[in-house]
Amino acid sequence: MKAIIFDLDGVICFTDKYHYNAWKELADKYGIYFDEEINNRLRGVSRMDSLDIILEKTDKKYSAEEKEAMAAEKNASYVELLKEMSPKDLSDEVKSTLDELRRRGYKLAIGSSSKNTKMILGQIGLGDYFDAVSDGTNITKSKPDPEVFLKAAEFLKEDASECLVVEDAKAGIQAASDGGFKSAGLGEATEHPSVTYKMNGFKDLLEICK
Ligand code: B16
Ligand code: MG
Repeated sequence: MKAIIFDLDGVICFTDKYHYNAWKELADKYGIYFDEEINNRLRGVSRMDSLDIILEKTDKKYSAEEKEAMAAEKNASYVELLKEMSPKDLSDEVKSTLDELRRRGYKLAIGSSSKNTKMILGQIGLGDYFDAVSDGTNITKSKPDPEVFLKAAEFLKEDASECLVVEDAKAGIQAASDGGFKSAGLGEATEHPSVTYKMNGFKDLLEICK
């Protein structure tokens, strides 16, 4: 392996609670039921696809314009919450593992569905850290489609077969597998039948990527 492509939310840092609070505020405003279990289904899923999952709980039909407005409303609340993030939201384990992988000569990239990737990386002090960033702003199809990881490999000028994808979402492991990447899973991603390596924690990468 020559390069490692990291998912952002749930791998490098944790924005679940901010997504939850912002979606909950929107759902409450429109009288739609929303809970943690539904929030868990939104992991790795794009903003508009997330809204469609939330709208499964209502019979009311919303037009494309209304949905765009709802997603924008959610994102405005989410971005406000992201301003609370700081380098303290990057764990010592993640930072020291990334530094050691770089020292070992691996190229490091981000492959995230989020259109807020660059803001989040800036907030946690990794604004200029990665060799490439592929995110929700440069793709047309969200995970489980492999596009975000294929773009990251292209930005790195590496073949998919030489890159490892690190993911916390089953949709991300599916994307990695369909794109011809090896994968390392954390949390629920370890349950996906196609996952190459199952990790207990981020520093397990030091054993996988010798
Ligand atoms: P945004 P990842 C994903 O990021 C999140 O897991 C998912 O919950 C979110 O809906 C998606 O980004 C889009 O985020 O609304 O900021 O564009 O896990 O692929 O890093
Ligand atoms: Mg994730």
